[in-house]
Amino acid sequence: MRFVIRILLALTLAASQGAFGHAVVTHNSLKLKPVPVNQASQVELSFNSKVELDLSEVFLVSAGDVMTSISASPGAKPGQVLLDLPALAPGEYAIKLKIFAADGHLSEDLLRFFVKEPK
Ligand SMILES: [Cu+2]
Repeated sequence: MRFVIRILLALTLAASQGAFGHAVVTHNSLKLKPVPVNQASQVELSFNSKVELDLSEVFLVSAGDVMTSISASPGAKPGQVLLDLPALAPGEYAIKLKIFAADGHLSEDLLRFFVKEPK
């Protein structure tokens, strides 16, 4: 019985992944490398598939839900994307991604991060 439930769960997960597209962030440098204060920087993302940057949109979300378009360029490895962040004051921010995978599926994601004064 438990085996059947597990199969159903696996099928449900597979179906929902199909519905939500295939470009998923598998790595982002925000977790390892904090964004510096008042200094332009770059964020590195890796996706599990090739992405169509010409069709994709990336925004910086600042306090008050202010969205600013930021530039994204392909990295050295397949599925790698580099984002250019402007100099940022300390605070809470997010990166909003609307990414088209090579197969045409659109994925949206929101990556939250903080810019903190070094201690
Ligand atoms: Cu897909």
